Amino acid sequence: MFDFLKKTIKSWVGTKETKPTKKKESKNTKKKEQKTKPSKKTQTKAEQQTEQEIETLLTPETKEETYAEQPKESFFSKLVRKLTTSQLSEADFNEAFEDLEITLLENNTAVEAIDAIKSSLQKDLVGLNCKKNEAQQKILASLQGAILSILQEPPAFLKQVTTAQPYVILFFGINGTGKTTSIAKVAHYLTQNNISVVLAAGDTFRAASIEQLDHHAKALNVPCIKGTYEADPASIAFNAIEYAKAHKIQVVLIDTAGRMYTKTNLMKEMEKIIRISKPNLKLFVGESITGNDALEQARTFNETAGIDGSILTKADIDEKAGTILSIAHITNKPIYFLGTGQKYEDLLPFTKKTVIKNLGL
Ligand SMILES: Nc1nc2c(ncn2[C@@H]2O[C@H](COP(=O)(O)OP(=O)(O)OP(=O)(O)O)[C@@H](O)[C@H]2O)c(=O)[nH]1
Ligand SMILES: [Mg+2]
Repeated sequence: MFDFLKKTIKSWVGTKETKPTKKKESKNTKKKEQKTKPSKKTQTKAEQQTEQEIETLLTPETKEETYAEQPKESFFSKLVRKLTTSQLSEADFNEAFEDLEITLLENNTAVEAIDAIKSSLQKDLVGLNCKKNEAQQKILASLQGAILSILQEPPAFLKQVTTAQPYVILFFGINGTGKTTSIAKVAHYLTQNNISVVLAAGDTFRAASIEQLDHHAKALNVPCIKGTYEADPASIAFNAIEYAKAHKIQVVLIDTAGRMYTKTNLMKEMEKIIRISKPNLKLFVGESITGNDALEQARTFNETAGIDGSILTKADIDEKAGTILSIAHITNKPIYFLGTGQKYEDLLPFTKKTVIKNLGL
């Protein structure tokens, strides 16, 4: 998680001051160049003349700079240099930020989330002038603060689910994001912590969806309330809640069919499930790998159904954590868990502390 930022920070801090270095030519590369350079004999007169003109245009200094591999000065070292030479102006900051902006964009971070990080850093750093060591600390602390300010700390989940009985959690999202698997993982996590659960097979639409949830229920040794295919998912949710009340089960986990947020009728069905089951927690399940698409999903589900929090799955497939930042920023709701694989244990409770640890800040 956040490996891209961790790597970036590592490379920043490890980067030496960035005067263009003179390329050291090894004997081998010199030899290679000599081999590939056409011999004067095989060159035409015109070619020899052009080469001479170029040679005279290049002073010894410019020759070295042109051929040297110039290391790109990072956001971090640019800022350190500017902070330590004079007060950091807004223009200097903007220029330095471009580098971080590209890193964030390349890692699926939405423009809105980048803007939030930028304004947070800007507030802390513009106008500052300090010593080198202090500057390094200040930039890292400011970056840490910027990231943390985007993320919401989720409530302690195991405590939260005891605030009502039964505590009803509804899972929704588009097709194939990992809703059913996440329900099984959450059921496993809760039962491991001595909290009883019942599953509701509210996806009555996709072929084999009921058997899929039932299979998990059997493996985890928890009850599963089912209906028939095409049955009203709201009534299955209702039955599961009644079952929980009758059997003193603490948490009801309701599965729903994957639905495209653009399909009005399916979103209407979702509203009905919510109206009937009155969930205590509505969790949006999105893939952490889908970037901007996941954002659109989160935005629309939030507008239609209201999101209390998210589970971001498949974090094991991609290190790009931009989606995490973006969804947290757009929904302004906590991320509860990250799905990190296909096993029941592959569920990582998400906290700000884990982010800091992963960032190595
Ligand atoms: N690598 C990885 N795979 C996952 C994760 N979560 C779910 N999957 C896989 O994603 C696929 C889809 O998972 P489901 O749980 O069936 O997804 P769904 O959202 O319920 O799908 P529909 O009911 O068809 O909308 C399965 O192959 C899961 O094993 C995860 O965190 N990491
Ligand atoms: Mg499913």
